[in-house]
Amino acid sequence: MAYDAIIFEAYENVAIIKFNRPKALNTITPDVTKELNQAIDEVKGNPAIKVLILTGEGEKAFVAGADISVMVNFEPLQLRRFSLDLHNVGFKMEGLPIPIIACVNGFALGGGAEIAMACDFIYASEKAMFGQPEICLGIIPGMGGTQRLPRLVGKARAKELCMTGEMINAQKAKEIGLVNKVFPADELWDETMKTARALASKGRVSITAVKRCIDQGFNQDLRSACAMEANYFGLCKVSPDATEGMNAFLEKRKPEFKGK
Ligand code: CO8
Repeated sequence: MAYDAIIFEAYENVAIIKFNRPKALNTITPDVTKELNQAIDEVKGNPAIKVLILTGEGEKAFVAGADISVMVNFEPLQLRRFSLDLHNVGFKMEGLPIPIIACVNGFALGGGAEIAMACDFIYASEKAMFGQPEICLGIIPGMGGTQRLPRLVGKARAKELCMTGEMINAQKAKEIGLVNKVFPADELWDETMKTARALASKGRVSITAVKRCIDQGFNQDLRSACAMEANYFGLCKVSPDATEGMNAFLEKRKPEFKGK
């Protein structure tokens, strides 16, 4: 499929999805949702891809939320459909067996912050701004902001952000646990790629097992979640990469994971 609203490319085993409507601050329309969904499917269908990065084109925005000029004309059921479609993309992202890094180069507002939160973790530029400003429009977050945000930063902070619509800078977002690392704007991309390459060099089975254990275990009681971890722990040994990783340690050499 040809892409227009996003740029989809791959450098060796790292795929990149870039929101590509910089004049409109990379805001989300149903077309963007469709293309994003398609690109995620392409990633899913290509076992050579080991890491995915989401970022925004231009200097100003990652994604400044849903396109308000489109949403204003939607009937309630259309708005619900828009929300459900984007939710499905978020769940598809969580279902990918590989790590997804949000490389937040500017505004990540509303649906933009929510897309970043559906990634596995967030790296941000010092210039990035985060917020759930929907309340200022008379609506609420529509792609998991009321759900993923409290899971990341706690209920009270999430309520404060969603109820005030206040924007916070990258440093503050890091302090509250929304962002993992903050870099100067001109270093963000290289640092993100450095981590992506490091992740790509790890065993695929164990990377997927970590993602599944943390995502699936987060909402379970501790005992059930630990039982699940034990299952994944044992399952890792089915993979030749586990034997290679342990043998490499014992032989004092670097492991050569085959992704099997
Ligand atoms: N929708 C439509 N157009 C936008 C949006 C937006 N969300 N954000 C910016 N733009 C447009 C501006 O209208 C402007 O267009 P033009 O050049 O034609 O006048 C252009 O982008 C540049 O923006 P500004 O001139 O406003 O730039 P500033 O640097 O002055 O301000 C801000 C940047 C602070 C980002 C400001 O544009 C702003 O506050 N934007 C609105 C942000 C917002 O409210 N986002 C939340 C939208 S609602 C939402 O995301 C619900 C999520 C639902 C997800 C589930 C369904 C998909």
